[in-house]
Amino acid sequence: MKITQAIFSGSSQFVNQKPKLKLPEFAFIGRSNVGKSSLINSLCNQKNLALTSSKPGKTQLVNHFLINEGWYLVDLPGYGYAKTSKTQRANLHNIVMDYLNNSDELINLFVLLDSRLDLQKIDLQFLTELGKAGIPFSLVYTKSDKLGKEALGKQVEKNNSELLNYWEELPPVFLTSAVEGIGREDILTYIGTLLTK
Ligand SMILES: Nc1nc2c(ncn2[C@@H]2O[C@H](COP(=O)(O)OP(=O)(O)OP(=O)(O)O)[C@@H](O)[C@H]2O)c(=O)[nH]1
Ligand SMILES: [Mg+2]
Repeated sequence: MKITQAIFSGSSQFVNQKPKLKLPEFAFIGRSNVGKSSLINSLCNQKNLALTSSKPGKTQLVNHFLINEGWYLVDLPGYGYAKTSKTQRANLHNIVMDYLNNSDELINLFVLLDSRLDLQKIDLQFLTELGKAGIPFSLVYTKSDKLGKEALGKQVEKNNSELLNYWEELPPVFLTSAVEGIGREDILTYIGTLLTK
C-alpha cells in the first residue's frame, strides 16, 4: 500500500459531525503523547499533516485524513493525561468513545503503547473496554528509536507476555518509530490487506 494523497478533511467532536463520505476508517488511539499524530504523519510521509507537540494533550478532537481518495486515517485525542482537569479528561473520553462506539466505518483501531514503558493500568483498562465493545484492534509500540535493540526487545517481550495473561493470543503487533520510519511499511501493508478483504 502506497499513500499518494493525504488531505485533512475536518475535525469533529461527535460522530454526526464527521465527514459525510462513507469510507473505511483506520483510527489511532493511546495515551497522550504516545505518538499517534506523529505516526500518522510518518505513514503519510508528511511532517505537519497531523499536529504534534512535545506537550501531552495536543489533539483534542477527532481528525479525519482522506487517503488516496478511498479511505481515512483518523487521529484521536489521547487518554490518561494526568495534568488536565477531571472534566476535560471526561470530555475527551466521551469524544473518543462516541467515535469508537458509533463509527460503522471503523475497520481497525491501532492502540499505541510507548515501547520504553511497562504496560500502564490505564492502557489495560482501555484495552479491556475495547474487548468488551468488540472493537477490532492491533497494537503498535512507538518510539522504538529511543531504546537500544536489546532493551527494546526485552521491554516488548515483557509487555506482550503480560498481555497474554488477559488474552489467549495477541492481536497483530507492530514495532514503530515515527522518527526513523520503522514499521510504517508493515502498517501500510496491513491496512492494504484489510482494505481488500
Ligand atoms: N523519538 C521519537 N519521538 C517521537 C516519536 N513519535 C512521537 N514522538 C514525539 O513525541 C511527542 C508527542 O508526539 P505526538 O505525535 O504529538 O503524540 P500524540 O499521541 O498525538 O499526543 P496527543 O495528541 O497529545 O495525545 C512529540 O514531541 C513527538 O515528536 C518517535 O517515534 N520517536
Ligand atoms: Mg495527537
